[in-house]
Amino acid sequence: MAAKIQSLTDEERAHLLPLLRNAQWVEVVERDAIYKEFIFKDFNQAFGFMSRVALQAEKMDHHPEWFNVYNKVQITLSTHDCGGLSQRDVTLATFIDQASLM
Ligand code: H2B
Repeated sequence: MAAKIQSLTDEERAHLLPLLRNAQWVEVVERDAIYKEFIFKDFNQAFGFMSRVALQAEKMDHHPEWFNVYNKVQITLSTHDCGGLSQRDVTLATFIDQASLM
């Protein structure tokens, strides 16, 4: 059986959370998760972004919680397997930021 995904340690959080905050990710209140809102020119741009993220999420077997209306995409990242933030959320957040600039 695959090893359980580990929650970020306090040390990792102290290092990574400021970097995520700099990239406009915010910590969700009363939940160990991060959240960011993306606004695009139109639905086509938003859906192109979502398609890039979806392909990567499937590759990573790590999927965002997200909500889309027209040009707006709201994303929450957390890891079910550890009930909170893991390195996978950080990796996916980094990919998502790159994908939003394409
Ligand atoms: N996505 C997220 N965000 N967290 C998980 O723990 C997770 C996932 N686990 N996608 C994967 C799928 C798991 O449910 C499957 C069975 O591998």
